[in-house]
Parts: sequence; C-alpha cells; structure tokens
Amino acid sequence: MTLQSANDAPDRDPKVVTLEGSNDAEVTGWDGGNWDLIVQLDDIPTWGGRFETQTFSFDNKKGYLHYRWTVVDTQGPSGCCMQIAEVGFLGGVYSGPADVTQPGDALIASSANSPGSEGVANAIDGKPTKYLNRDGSNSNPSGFVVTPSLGMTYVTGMSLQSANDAPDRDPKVITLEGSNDDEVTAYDSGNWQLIAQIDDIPAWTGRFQTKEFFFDNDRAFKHYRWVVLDTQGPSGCCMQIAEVELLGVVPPSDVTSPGDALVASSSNSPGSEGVANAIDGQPTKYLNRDGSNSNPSGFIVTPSIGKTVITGILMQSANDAPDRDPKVITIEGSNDDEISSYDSGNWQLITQIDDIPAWTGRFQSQVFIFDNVWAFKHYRWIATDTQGPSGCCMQIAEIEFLGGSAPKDVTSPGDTVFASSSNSPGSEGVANAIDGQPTKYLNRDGSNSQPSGFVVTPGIGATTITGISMQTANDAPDRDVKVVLLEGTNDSVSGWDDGASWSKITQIDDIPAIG
Ligand SMILES: [Ca+2]
Ligand SMILES: [Ca+2]
Ligand SMILES: [Ca+2]
Repeated sequence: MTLQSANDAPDRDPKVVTLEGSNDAEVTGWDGGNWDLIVQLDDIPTWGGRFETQTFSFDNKKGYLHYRWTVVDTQGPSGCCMQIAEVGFLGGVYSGPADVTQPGDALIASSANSPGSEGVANAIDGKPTKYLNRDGSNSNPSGFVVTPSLGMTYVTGMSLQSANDAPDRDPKVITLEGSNDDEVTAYDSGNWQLIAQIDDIPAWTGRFQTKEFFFDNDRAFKHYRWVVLDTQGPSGCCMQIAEVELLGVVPPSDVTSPGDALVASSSNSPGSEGVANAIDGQPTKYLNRDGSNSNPSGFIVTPSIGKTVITGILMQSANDAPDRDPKVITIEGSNDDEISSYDSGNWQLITQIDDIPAWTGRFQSQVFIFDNVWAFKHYRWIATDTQGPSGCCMQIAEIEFLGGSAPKDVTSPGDTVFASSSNSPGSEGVANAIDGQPTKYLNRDGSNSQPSGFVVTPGIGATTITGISMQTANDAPDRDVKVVLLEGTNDSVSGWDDGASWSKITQIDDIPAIG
C-alpha cells in the first residue's frame, strides 16, 4: 500500500490504518457486507514532508473484489479530521486458487433423498439454489461426488454458501476426499484419500453468506467427495447448502519433452524398456532391474527448454505388476553446465515424497505438488523404494516434471548501478555484476562476513521480481555469496546509501556452496 501525505496539517495524517477485503457480489455501503481483515498498520511513522509517499508491504495470498480502507487513528492530536493525498493498493490480478468446478460437472449425490427441485445439481450450479439431502438429518452424513470437467486439479480451499433458510441444516463438520480412479460409479465405491477435515465450522451469520476455508494439500485428483458429517443442528430434517466451490488450480504443465537428454541410472533394462520411455509422452514403460529389492534406480533429464522451476511431478503407472511402482522418490536439481554421468555432478534435493499411495489402476497418473523456488537445468529422479516387495525391478510408464520456465532477467548491461563502495580492484568494479559476462565484481568490504553489494535501476522501468540468478566467479569459493538480502524502492536513487526508503523483498539464507 502507498500513502501520500496531503498539503498541510501533519497531525491529520494516518497513524493506524486497517485494510479489509470482501468477496460479496456487491457492496452497497460503508458498514454493510462481510469483511476479512487483511492487515492492520500500527504506528505508521510520521511523514518527512508534504506530498511524500510511504510504501508498506504485507503478506496476503487471498484475492478480493472489494477493499475497505480505514484510518483508525491520526498522527494527531487533530481536533479537525483525517486527510490523505493519495492511497495506492499495490498488487495484481488474482491468480491464486479459483473454483475448479462448473455447472454441468458430473455429480453423484450420497442419495436421492432430496425434494425434486433441491437435488445435488444445485450444489454446483453457480446460483443460490440449494441442495438439500434428508440423509443428513440427526447428524448423519450426506454429500456428493464431483468430477471437475477441467480434469486433474489441485485443490487447497473450499467455499460454502449458506442456503435460504433453517441455519440448523448448515454444515458443521466436513471432509473432502480425492480419488484418481479412472471412473467413480457410485458415491460409496472407489478409492478415496482424505484431503482435509474441517471441524467445528462457526455458524453462518446470514443466509446466502459465503465462507472460505483453506488447507494444506500436496496432491492433485480427478474426483472429489464432499461429505457433511454433521450439521449446525440439531436438525431432524436434513443437510442443506446453496453452493459449494472447490478452490484450486490445474497443475502446472510438463517442462520436459520427448527427445530431451536422458541418463539412466544404469542400462540394466530390457531392450525395449529403456529410459527414453519415461519421457516419450506414451504409456510405454521404463523398467530398471537395479530397482529390485528396494534398491534405488532412476534417471537424469535435461529439459531442452532450458532452466525451469518445478513445483510438481506426475507419475503414470505401467501396464502390469503394481509391486514395481515407486513408493518413495527423491527429486534433485543441478545447474552444472553438463552432466556426464548419473552418479556425478552437484545436486541439490528439491523434495522427497515418502509413502506414495498405491496406484489404484494401470496407466493411472498421480500428481504431487511441492514447494520449490529453485530453478535448475537438470533433474535427477530416483525411486528409492518400490511398492514391493519386488525381486524384479522398478518400473514407470511416464513421468512429467511440472512447472515453468525460470523468470527472465529484468536487468541489462548498462543499467544504472551504484556499488556499496568503490573498494574494488580497478578491473573488478560493480558494472561487471550486470554485464552479461563472466567478468567478476569483487568488493573488499565483504571481507570477514561484512555486507557489500550494489543498487541497480533496471532500464525497463518498474518491475516485479520473483527470483534471482547468481553466477560464481573464477576463483576462491570462500568469497561466494552465502546470505543475500534483496530490497526494492520506488524512490529515485542516487547512491548506495542516499536515504531512499527500501522495502525488504526477500532474504535468502544459507545458499548452498557450488562445486
Ligand atoms: Ca446452487
Ligand atoms: Ca512412456
Ligand atoms: Ca559479469
């Protein structure tokens, strides 16, 4: 948020501000509606002058349609008023979790015990029409199965809208389960995994009111089962809900392509079941006998699109022998120029997935999502155990590494740069840090764990950055960066330490050594 002070009377400037968000369809007045507190800024420093702008950053992962900005206190004391010249709301178009269901998606009710006009289709029709199921009376379970037509989705939240009447019928305890079965034919059949249980939901305070819930989940699914285990009750009648939204995203896309360079953990495979089958976009299988008896096997892939950031993996089971499917895997990344063999090179662990649930069918895909902010050129996938016991081998039909290309550099050689000091050799000044060459920037201020660095003003103007790439210099690894602080400012800057107001973007601690 930016706040610009007005022309006079500093006592009228804000000192405490709250920012709230609402997703009501319409806001008709200052006091109405449902509002979430996003942030409260306490004790805002006094402005240094008139028409000056202060910038405040805060964490918020949720998207809103409306914002309410409230000055709770002024710098004061002011017997007059509050005043502000300009308020800026800094952000972007919301790209976080959104409803993955849509009207027309395949639905299976827990039973047909509903009034004719209040069937399960009303739960996912995008309208305040209600789904009512009498099975949900007296704290019994009821619900539905939905198969999003989007395909496999990664859900991390849920939105529930209360129906027109009878608050005792609203959900109080809910579970959400996921399935990757090819088909779900009945509400009570199939293989299901618990994604989240939401206990003790506070009572809705109005009709047609929407509540959102978010939860941790690391898996994508094709089908979801939504079960109300208890109502706000006591209700001798039923469970009812006006609308259910499952909030999530379609998993990211595959960064590998058939033909990408591959290195198998060994050539201990049948001639027609070599490593190329793991990344050929077909259900053909990669089988490696090294993976027998819970021994590790796998491969390295170098995506031809260059450096990528991956946050998920898709693994498709092969045609037979479920005991050969992976049970535990690790994924590592490397930025070495070249990888010459499976067992060499510098590798950094991205994630380990333990206890992969058994695949419930052949040629079936499971998708796992994980946190990762590191971009890499190469990936090493290792199955460290199979579902087993398998005296034969490890096998997999297909693997997709899910993510996107690493963000691109916003700086260019020639951008304005200020060093933290000129304590550098003549040929190793700060310009070398941004010249697109392996020439080095060396600053002696950085000796003995002291800070040093530079300020850069990208020539392309205001930018949003989400990453940083750093290349080691020619010698002396002890001089490499270990902890980096990155700050941004919208002030005009004329030097390293010229009084500009900097906001912390990120601090990266404990950067691994390379090589
Ligand atoms: Ca509805
Ligand atoms: Ca394949
Ligand atoms: Ca350089």
